[in-house]
Amino acid sequence: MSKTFVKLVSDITKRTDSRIVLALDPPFNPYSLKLCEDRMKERLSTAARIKNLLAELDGLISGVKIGLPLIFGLGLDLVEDIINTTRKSYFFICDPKMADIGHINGLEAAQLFDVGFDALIIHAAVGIKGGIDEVVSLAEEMDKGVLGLCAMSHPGASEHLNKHYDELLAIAAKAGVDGFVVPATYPHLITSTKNAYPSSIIFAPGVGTQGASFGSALAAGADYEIIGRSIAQASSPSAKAREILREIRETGADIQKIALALAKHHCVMVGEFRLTSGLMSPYYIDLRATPSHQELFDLITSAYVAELKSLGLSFDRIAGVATAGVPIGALVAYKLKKPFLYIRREERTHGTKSKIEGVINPGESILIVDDAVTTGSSLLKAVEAIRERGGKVDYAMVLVDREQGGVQNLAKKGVKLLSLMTSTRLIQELYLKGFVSREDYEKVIKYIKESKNVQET
Ligand code: BMP
Repeated sequence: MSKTFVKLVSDITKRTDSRIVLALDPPFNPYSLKLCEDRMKERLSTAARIKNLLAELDGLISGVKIGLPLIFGLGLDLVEDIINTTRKSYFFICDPKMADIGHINGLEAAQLFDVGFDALIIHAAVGIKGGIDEVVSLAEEMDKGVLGLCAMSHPGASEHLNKHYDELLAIAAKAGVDGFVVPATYPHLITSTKNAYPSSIIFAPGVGTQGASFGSALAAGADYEIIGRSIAQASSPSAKAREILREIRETGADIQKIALALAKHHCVMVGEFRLTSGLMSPYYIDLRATPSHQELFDLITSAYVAELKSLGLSFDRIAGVATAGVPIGALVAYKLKKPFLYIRREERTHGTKSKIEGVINPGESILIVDDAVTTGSSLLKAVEAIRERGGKVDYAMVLVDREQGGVQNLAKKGVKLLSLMTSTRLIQELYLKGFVSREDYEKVIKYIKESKNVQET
């Protein structure tokens, strides 16, 4: 156990209040260039870009994880330079996923620690004796940290590695590591690890690009979420990091409460269901009855209000989409002191023949509210109806994004979809709290992954 590493991590986190560790894996291959000078130029410009990125993210993330692709590309000297330039702001973890005999592990570890890394990651599968032990004792001598890898986030990890999780975890713990790398895509492993070793630090990769939702690993018991491409490849990494932090901090507690209340009131079910779009689904979310449960309804509408306030969006009116979006939108509008209107499913066949009930003045911006989104087709009909009446629509907000193309289909029409949670997050919460069996959880997660990005129907 390295008191120095644990203290460093805690001191930096106190200052940033951020549970994000950036995985720094930029796509970069200087060897694709033939000339040594060109390779060096490429290395220097990549190192400069990374320093700029880390300066931009100061205060938004706590740690940086650097793996072999960047070490191969830059060489250890330039990595050392990056660490030295930015070390006041971050702790640095090296991720060689070490898995050799102890002697070789020790030779690698000595260089990595000398370069300035505060901790490194080693596969627990190599075992303690003549494997992890040499690294742990070197780390103790040099006051550095060691993190044990006992499972991984990709689907193939369940073919072999993750089946041995409990044994590997016991090995890493016995070897005296400071913490564990546990995949966010298998959240039950995070919870059982935290329960078994509450004082160890848990770092969870697999959030964002790999599918687990932001904040879900923290909710399961992790101390940090390791996030790579979602931040590093965003058009504005700092804006994305801020957005993720807001998602983690402000909605985290409410999301857990809402998910539990939805399950208790049977608003989320697992089984075989046909959706409005005609698609089949192994789970169903029905929020039409939520106004019948006063506490749940208050929780849901307050979560919309809190999110809208924290985003600081400006709009003139709120439009609810029939059916479930009408009561939710009406109460959100009332709480925000905004005028409300609603959109019918079908046009009236008599009178005004309008799909819209309520007032829109030309040029006003309208926030659309609904309960859930699948492909986005109902929301798009609402967008069209409002635009036909001269209203502007830039945003739509739902409680649950079923992750089946809604974000993309709305974006094509210039509308940003805001959601309080994804189905992945909802089902993870329910699984962790025992409302959904392991088998159903895996079935639903598989379905969500396979049906992502369904095009507008
Ligand atoms: P991304 O958020 O872009 O998917 O990056 C995840 C990072 O976490 C990568 O650096 C990867 O090597 C690492 N990682 C992982 O994805 N799964 C694991 O099980 C262990 C990891 O270290």
